Amino acid sequence: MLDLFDSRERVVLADQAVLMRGRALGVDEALLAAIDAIAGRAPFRRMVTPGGFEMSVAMTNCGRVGWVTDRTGYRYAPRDPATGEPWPEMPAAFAALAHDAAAEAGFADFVPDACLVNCYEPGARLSLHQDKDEQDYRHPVVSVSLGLPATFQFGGLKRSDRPLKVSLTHGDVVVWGGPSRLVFHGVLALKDGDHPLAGRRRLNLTFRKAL
Ligand code: MD3
Ligand code: FE
Repeated sequence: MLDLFDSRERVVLADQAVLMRGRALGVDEALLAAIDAIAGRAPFRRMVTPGGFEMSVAMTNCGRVGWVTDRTGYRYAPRDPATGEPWPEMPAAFAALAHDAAAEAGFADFVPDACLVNCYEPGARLSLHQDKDEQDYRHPVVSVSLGLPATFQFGGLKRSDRPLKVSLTHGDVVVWGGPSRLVFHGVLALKDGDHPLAGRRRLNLTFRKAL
């Protein structure tokens, strides 16, 4: 069978950080439909940081646990604090994409238990941070970008390391592991636009093994 998506561009961003351009294009519409179904049960909401600021990015989760923040701190929680219900199950197509992309980047047996779904509208941004709320940093993080393009920033292990910029566009998948697992990273304010499948939004899936 001819695989139209097999001529994949891979960009090495840093040591064990691999950008797979267009890696999710074969399943983009299925991913967006699944995100709609998740948001129907666990609505997107702008959470509050421990410092008391409302995030500009709206978030929801699927999987065994979901990432949440409020005035008391950041954590992984088995239930949606907005509804008291467990987070929607991680769709099999999500887990398969994350697992397969991780394997292609050299991380065998990645089985995510958490998928954070980020929704950016024009102007939304994510300031430079590290992902440090997971138990074991030996597991990689896999991210999938859908909808409007964004400028992603990634620096080094110190906040003061000057970040590099890379555009993440619809269908891009990035695997962050090894020494890149703890790099500072963020997303610049989303520029307005109209994506044929996602409208005026950028959606990002972040797969992690939290527990
Ligand atoms: C590098 N999300 O949810 S995805 C996050 O586009 C987050 O919504 C961004 O950072 C977004 O925490 C970036 C790319 C990404 C995700 C996790 C990483 C890069 C990472 C973890 C470690 C190093
Ligand atoms: Fe992050």
